[in-house]
Amino acid sequence: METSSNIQRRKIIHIDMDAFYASVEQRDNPELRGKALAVGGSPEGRGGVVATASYEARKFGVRSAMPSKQALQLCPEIIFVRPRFAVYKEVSQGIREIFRRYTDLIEPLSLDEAYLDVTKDKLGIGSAIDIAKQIKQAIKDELQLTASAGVSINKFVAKIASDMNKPDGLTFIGPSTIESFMEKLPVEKFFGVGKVTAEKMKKMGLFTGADLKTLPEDDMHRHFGKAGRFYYQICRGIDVREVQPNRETKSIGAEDTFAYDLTEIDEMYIELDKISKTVCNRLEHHGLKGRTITLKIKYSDFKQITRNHSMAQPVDDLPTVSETAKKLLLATEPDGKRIRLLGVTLSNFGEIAPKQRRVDHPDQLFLF
Ligand code: DCP
Ligand code: MG
Repeated sequence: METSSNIQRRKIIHIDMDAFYASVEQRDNPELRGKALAVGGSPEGRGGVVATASYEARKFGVRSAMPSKQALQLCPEIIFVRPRFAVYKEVSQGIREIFRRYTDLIEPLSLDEAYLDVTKDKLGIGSAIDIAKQIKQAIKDELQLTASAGVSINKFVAKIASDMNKPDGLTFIGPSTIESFMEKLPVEKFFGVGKVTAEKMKKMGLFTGADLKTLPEDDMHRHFGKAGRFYYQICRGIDVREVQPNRETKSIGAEDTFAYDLTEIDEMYIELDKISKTVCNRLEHHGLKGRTITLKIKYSDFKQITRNHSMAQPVDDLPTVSETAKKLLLATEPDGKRIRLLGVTLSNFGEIAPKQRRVDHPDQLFLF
């Protein structure tokens, strides 16, 4: 068992690249610098969603996962660029090499994001803030990109910190300020609190960390199940999760709990399309394709079932994922049943095949 003094001594850095895909595109295509840019998606009529937007496009309100049609309405001069996952993967390996100079305790969360435990850094620097500065500088010098860093004594606070001064930020939240910081944090920012839980909390009059702290641990457990015990700790700034260097992503999924039970097959299909879209975005984000597609259904009586199907080849495309999920749903004879949750997960991963071409000249840019 870890003692609390051990936990206090941890030095955790969370690094997250700024506007990752878009910054890589601007780095490699000088003509795109300073321009409003969306990676992924396509102009009106061709569908698709934005993977990420450059900071110039964000000023117009363009965001990740926004339909491209909406992005175009908000920002008519936006340029859509086809993603080059092989390049993003290469950059990702580059930043991990930089991290490894300081520590082997690296837990990547996606291509552009990782936790580092630098409690005992390889170079004996000692100061986590100095290490974060050096890492940011190395990323600038060697990869011509910027990253934001959060430094704290645990994973949750470090992750919140890295997001506070984007882009090119470095934020330190030390032990003496954690509690007051957590008290001001809105509930939806707490780790593990999704849309539905946040709504439930707000209905209970819980809006911030300070509100969460008023609930005894048993009440938290009663209202929010096992996660409640975690919320109890995290709103006090306590997060004992270790940085897990060898954690491999074994599955990627998404699910949604509905405000009303679904009874119509058409509604179920619409929700499966949305959930599949999120899953496909996440697969791209991680550079992964999966062979097994699993559908999870929770009925209004909380009974839960899963059904899966394995493909001959790994897939990551929306039509295949959503069609397979719909077939799995149909096989459960959903007509007349009341469904409160649907989820889609891909597992059984293979490497993604590099499918995109390099854009060497702006004329070659895919304006699709
Ligand atoms: N991504 C995606 N679909 C999403 C979210 C993200 O394809 N719904 C991809 C594109 C991003 C990359 O993952 O560039 C990293 O995601 P982040 O959430 O870290 O977003 P960015 O790095 O683009 O921007 P920020 O500066 O806010 O971190
Ligand atoms: Mg990022």
